[in-house]
Amino acid sequence: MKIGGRRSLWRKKVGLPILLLTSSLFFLAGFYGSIIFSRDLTPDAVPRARFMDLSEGVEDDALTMPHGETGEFHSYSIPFQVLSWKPRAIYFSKFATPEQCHAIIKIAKSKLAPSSLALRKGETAESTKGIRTSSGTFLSASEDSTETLKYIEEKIARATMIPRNHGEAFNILRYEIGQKYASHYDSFNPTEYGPQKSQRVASFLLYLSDVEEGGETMFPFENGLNMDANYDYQKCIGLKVKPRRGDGLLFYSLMTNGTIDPTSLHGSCPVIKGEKWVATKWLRNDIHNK
Ligand SMILES: O=C(O)CCC(=O)C(=O)O
Repeated sequence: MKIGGRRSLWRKKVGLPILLLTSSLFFLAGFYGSIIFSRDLTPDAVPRARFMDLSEGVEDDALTMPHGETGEFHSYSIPFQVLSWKPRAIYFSKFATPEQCHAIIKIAKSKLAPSSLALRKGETAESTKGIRTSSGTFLSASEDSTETLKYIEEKIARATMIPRNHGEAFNILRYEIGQKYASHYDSFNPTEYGPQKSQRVASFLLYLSDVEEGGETMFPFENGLNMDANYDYQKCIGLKVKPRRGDGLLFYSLMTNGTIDPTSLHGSCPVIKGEKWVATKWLRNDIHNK
């Protein structure tokens, strides 16, 4: 009786804590085990996990509405500043992280070649020499195993409300000292370039580096200024946007009626000090390469 009494007392006093301890240990082992085994340890998965905060810009759920078939569950905030209405130019501070910019440069660096131009009727590579002196490469999101470009493309689609499949591949550009892009239009005037299957509506520039001096994106005809026959297309005047790593610049080349906006003329001023890296995404009014 005495022994049995002590045993049941021991069971009561010690048994419950041991049970709790054992179940906690099982719970912790299961919890951490599932984290370890569900991790994708391929080399490419590591940067993705570090670069992408998929909840970035997601707002309080209280702000959401029931959405349509093709809509999204979350409400996003992507801060922007209107830089100009003529042309419609919008600036996005901190659109990408420094790590994302670095990852894009890393992929592009070994693929650079002298930048080329779309030629108008009668023009040749020789006659247009000196207009665009940067080097660059085209990169599509499928070539980037870190998925940085995919992430940026999705964000651009949200910010512009132009579907992702309307975008051309990224044109990654590097400007060294003295290199520039004289003023030009991104959309193709059919009278100069011939019939077009689709047209570039807008351009999104993601600055991948800061530039110590020079290298601004310029809009010489902003608000109708300098639009006389004497404008020298090499001249760096008008609205100038200084590149800041991670920031984005969106401008529209077409007016809302589909005609080319004359004030969307733009170019890149020569780099005076430092180096400029930028990723250009041209967005079309129809699915690209369908
Ligand atoms: O480099 C820039 O700032 C402008 C680039 C540009 O004009 C273009 O890619 O069409």
